Amino acid sequence: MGRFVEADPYPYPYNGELHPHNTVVLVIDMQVDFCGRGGYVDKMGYDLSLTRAPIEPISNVLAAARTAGYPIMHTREGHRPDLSDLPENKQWRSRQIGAGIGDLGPCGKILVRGEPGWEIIPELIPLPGEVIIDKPGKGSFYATDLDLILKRKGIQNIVLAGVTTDVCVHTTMREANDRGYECLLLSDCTGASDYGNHLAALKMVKMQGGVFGAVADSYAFIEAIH
Ligand code: C5J
Repeated sequence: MGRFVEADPYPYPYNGELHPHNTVVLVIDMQVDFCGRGGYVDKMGYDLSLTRAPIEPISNVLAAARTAGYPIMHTREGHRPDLSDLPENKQWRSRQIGAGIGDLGPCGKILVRGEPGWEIIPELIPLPGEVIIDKPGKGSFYATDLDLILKRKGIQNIVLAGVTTDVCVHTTMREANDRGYECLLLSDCTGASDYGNHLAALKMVKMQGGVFGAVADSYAFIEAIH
């Protein structure tokens, strides 16, 4: 008998092998720049309530996963203080919308490592020993050691949470899926700066029999692991 999460479009994981030794909860970019006042998303003028909505469900999932012994990993999007890893076009585009990456904002230099805006929000602070991946891009695999660490730990299943659904979470899910990881996206543990994009991103996962994996809510995941 396997262990499954009630998910859409299939019970997750496909093989029923859901265990603390092969499954990680990956929390993407829950940083002040994405969900805090004065951060990058706020400066762009988007509705912060959309990227703050997943905070409580993620907190519940982390508590349940820690109790059940599932490993948790976190990511942070950000650039070196000298901006040597910031593509010029990424900086240019961000300036077009009034939130130039590397420029000074209310939370320090936007999306720069070590600045107040780059920190993970206090509600979801990682515990000592939980892996944190610093990434310069939207995907968590590009230019990081995430894949190496997952392989070393024997991880096969990745349960995704964090922001934003349509950008860093989706890019990471696609990268993971292509590498053969079995992915679950927690619908209430993610959010986008546009609600329509959030819904579309969830829908995209479920096409073609689960083209990038499956989708469930935090209640279904907690029920399966407790
Ligand atoms: C974005 C992210 N949206 N963490 N980053 O620029 O999704």
